[in-house]
Amino acid sequence: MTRAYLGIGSNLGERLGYLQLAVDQLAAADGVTVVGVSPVYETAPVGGPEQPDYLNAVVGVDTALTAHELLGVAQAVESEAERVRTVRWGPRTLDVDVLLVGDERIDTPDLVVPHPRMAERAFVVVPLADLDPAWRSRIPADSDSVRLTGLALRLPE
Ligand code: GSY
Repeated sequence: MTRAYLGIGSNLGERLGYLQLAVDQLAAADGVTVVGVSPVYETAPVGGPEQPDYLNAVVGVDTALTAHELLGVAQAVESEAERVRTVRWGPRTLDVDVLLVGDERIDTPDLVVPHPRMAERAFVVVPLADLDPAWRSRIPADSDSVRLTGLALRLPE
């Protein structure tokens, strides 16, 4: 079993519903056990054209899957949300990023782990630090762009 972390984000439609769908679909995937879900944060969009604020969270899982198999699960969950990405870096119903897979370092055309931009993104590191305190000292300076909402995601039973 390997502990892995996935970032989830939505800035279109029923944003909280899409995040909950991500948690539920990850929990339903073979070889994946959801072990933790961070609080939900509202976050200013990073990069791309002008777009709405995101809701972001991080999900911790224990998995028997390889990193590429976990990527396949993440992509299937995105498809489930009928994600339509018409504008590169633009708004999306659901984004599921593989952030960390144990201590693995992977650099392939379709998957880079650790996620190459995660350490500079407060919308990733702040919720990740809620699940793994080792990240608390690495929260980027612009963390005021990341606001606790009081919204919560249900951990499936
Ligand atoms: O990388 C995930 C998609 N994304 C996000 C996001 O999830 N949250 C914020 N705040 N900005 C983002 N820009 C992109 S692209």
